[in-house]
Amino acid sequence: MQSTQAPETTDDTPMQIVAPDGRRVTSERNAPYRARLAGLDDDDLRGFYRDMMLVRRFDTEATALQRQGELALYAPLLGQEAAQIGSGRALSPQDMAFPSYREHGVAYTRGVELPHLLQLFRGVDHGGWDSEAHRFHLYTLVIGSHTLHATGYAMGVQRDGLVGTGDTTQDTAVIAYFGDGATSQGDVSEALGFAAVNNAPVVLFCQNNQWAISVPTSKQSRVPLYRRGHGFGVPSVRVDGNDVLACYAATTEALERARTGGGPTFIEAVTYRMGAHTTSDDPTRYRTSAEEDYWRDRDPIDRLRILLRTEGLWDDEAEAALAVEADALGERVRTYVRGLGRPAASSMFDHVYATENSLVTEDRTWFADYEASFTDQGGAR
Ligand SMILES: Cc1ncc(C[n+]2csc(CCOP(=O)(O)OP(=O)(O)O)c2C)c(N)n1
Repeated sequence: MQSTQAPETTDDTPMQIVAPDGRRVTSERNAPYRARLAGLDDDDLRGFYRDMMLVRRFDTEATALQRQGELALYAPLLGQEAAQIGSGRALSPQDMAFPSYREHGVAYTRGVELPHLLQLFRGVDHGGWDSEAHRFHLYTLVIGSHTLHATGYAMGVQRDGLVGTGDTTQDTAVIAYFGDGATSQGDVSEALGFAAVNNAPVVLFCQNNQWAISVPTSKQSRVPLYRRGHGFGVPSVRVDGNDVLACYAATTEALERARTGGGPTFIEAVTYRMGAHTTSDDPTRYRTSAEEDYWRDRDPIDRLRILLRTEGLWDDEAEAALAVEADALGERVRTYVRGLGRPAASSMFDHVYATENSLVTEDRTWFADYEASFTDQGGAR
């Protein structure tokens, strides 16, 4: 087992393993992280590429479905594929993840069927997956609140004796995903404080995609976000969030420290939201095309494609086969979403509590009477 001591750094340059032009980077800084890649083989590298391409295709389909009126809203992940696939693939089956609302790539790595994610965005379900079975919590729309849920969950895991036992199939880490804007919420600071003093096995994974809707990161913090962790005594690292290998390596290191009793880590993955905040947003109102061009040149998928091709691991035939797979996924997403029925409105009262609750029962009865009042007037709604 490798050292669980975080390579502490105050170097603001994001740790990188693959440069935007597909070259592998060798530096003293990334040496401890490069060692984390030793367990990956060629198939794993091709797998990262396939994962990113498929979730991007899912993203394109979901955005189109919203435009066609099939979804009420959608939060695109375009541009954040490396941060999500790299960190998601670092998780062990027993680890628990707490996402925000655009972690579609992480959901995919947890075995959630991608089309099922859209039940929430179509408004027919609060989630669409079994969070315990996938060890992937339901999406949280309240910014930053789930960093506290994750920290509390991690403290529970610790008290259940599932940390530092030496049994790698048992020892459990927790990860919370949130954005740069979330760091301005008190909840995130509270989560860092609790995680630090309780040595909680939690990784706080911030995808700094540069914008909190229309507010840039420069209006959120006077210091690079990862340095916030230092103030709480939490080992913190800034990684290139468009470099899937850097994200995988940094998250692997942090999760191992958590599972082995070394406590929390704060990771800032520097990335870019290439699309709109949601399908209700118009980013042209607040950012420049020069900025978008800058980041398009740093597309997370392009750099891995170049690396794979340069190293002889990928060719036109493989690309064509993947395109067929992506088309099939697109078709599956469209068919699934269009086939989703309307749940009975009364189902919103189900599962509020694990057991019957008198207040909910009262609400359900009131709602049934209210609905009936319309049909009494002669028309079904
Ligand atoms: C507590 C709270 N305040 C405000 C909002 C409205 N809101 C929704 S998304 C968002 C911006 C979040 O930005 P960031 O944390 O950077 O995440 P990103 O969407 O960029 O991934 C805000 C302010 C909210 N959902 N919850």
